[in-house]
Amino acid sequence: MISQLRPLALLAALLAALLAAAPLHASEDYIANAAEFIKAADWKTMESLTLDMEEFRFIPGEIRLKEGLPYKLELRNNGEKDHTFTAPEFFRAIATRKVQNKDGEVKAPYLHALLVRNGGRLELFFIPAKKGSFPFYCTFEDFRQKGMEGKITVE
Ligand SMILES: [Cu+2]
Repeated sequence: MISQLRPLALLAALLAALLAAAPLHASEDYIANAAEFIKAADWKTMESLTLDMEEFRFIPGEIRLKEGLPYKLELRNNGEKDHTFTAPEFFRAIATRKVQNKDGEVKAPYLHALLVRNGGRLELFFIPAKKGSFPFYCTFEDFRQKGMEGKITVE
């Protein structure tokens, strides 16, 4: 799979992630002590999950997480089109450590959405800091209506 990845597309995906860092939202909306969560966590115990994107669904459609534990969520766009992982409520309920792929890392505590080019990969490192149910969806065209949505539940 790695050999299929196009460096420019991946760089574009990283830049999109950087641009998606949300200056429009006041930082108070987000977890106030995110840095403390990140520092206190034992990242050696991190659980790795994958979320595949294709036309027109996320697989799996539902993700269950435990509050306070460190996770890596790998977004893999296996489709023909670009897709977004848009989850404003979720991003406000987690402590974000970083977003990375093989080309680099984005260290930004406040995110809103991640765009993954077709064939691209992005890894989100984070800790759920609030219990609840949070929707995620693709904001391109009418992809959400076609089925590109799902739910993350934090218990
Ligand atoms: Cu999509």
